[in-house]
Amino acid sequence: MNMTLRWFGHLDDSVTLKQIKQIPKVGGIVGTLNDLKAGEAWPLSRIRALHREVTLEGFSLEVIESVNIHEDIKLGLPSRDKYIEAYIETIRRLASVGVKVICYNFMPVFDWTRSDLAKVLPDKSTVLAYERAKVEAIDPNSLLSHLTGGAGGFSLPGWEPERLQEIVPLLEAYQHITEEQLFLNLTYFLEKTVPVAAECGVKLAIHPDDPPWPVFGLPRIVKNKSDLIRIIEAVDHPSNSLTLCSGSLGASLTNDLSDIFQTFLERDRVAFVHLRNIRHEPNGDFYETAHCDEAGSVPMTHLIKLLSTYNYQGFIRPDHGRMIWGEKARPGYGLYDRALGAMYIQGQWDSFANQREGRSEYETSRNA
Ligand code: DNO
Ligand code: MN
Repeated sequence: MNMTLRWFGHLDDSVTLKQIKQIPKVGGIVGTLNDLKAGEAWPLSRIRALHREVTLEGFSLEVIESVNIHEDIKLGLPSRDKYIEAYIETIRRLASVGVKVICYNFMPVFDWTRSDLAKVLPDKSTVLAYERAKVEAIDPNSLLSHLTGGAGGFSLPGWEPERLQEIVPLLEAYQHITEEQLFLNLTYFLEKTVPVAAECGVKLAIHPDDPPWPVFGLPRIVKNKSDLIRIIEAVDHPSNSLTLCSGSLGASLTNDLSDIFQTFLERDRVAFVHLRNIRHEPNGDFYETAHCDEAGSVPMTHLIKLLSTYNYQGFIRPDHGRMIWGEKARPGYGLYDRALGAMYIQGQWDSFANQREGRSEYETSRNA
């Protein structure tokens, strides 16, 4: 496996490449051009500059997260073709600097949904949390008036006022889109893009919905094992691949993470893995935790063992971490806890690799 860390670029990330370089075993950066709007073809000059910046620090740039999908593609509007053309151009340009995996999601309107970006845990670390009642109290029919500050209106993280103007008509447009239609629109997108990705040696890796159930009445189609099977079979090619995210899929108690990881590793359709842990509360809330087994309900060690057993050769990154030691950073993307996560994952990985190859830990350290 290739251990990576997500980095949002020097303008958008308080964490520096030099800091990441001090985390043992992190060999690759998961990069992005965060300021570009969905639907734009990424300029080659920007891609090259990012590549140069990352490789100069001694990292590879083989994974991009995310190249966002324009809403017209998800809505299946006639204008989707021009946005798909731009996406195809971006795939080709990324491939030209050696990118191998493009992670994306197909969630309408909103990316991940949380109701608290800084829930305080007993040890005073803070984490992202989802309070079910708070989110469900927002009736989809009144979401528009909530967003525009109508009766009882309030705001959740990520609903920036400057996005409101575009969000309101979008929410209206989605009122006519069923899950079936959204799936057909994803298939249309994949039919056009996967052949190009295949030709360029790139894997498109869809990220699961977060949380994996419909939120605010919007359709969601990347929630569970059967959704994932349907997606990979819609265009049956290794370039139509998956990002398995333990925290996103694990938020639903009906998802059997062990079975999901095994199923898609077996079928060789896992290009990227996000590992993070979450804890469920009896009332349906969940919050993110440290990466180790005891901290939450995700069987982290078991998942790492599965990846090792299948001799997983793709990319892994520790996903969202807690905010600890007074760090101020993008919610979920501080340096410290993700570094701890990377080391936890790497430690487990090394130990399983030793077992698999019949080496003792003593031999490994002597050979180092
Ligand atoms: C949550 C994160 C997501 C993810 C994007 C991918 O689990 O990994 O923010 O990066 O949804 O497009
Ligand atoms: Mn994730």
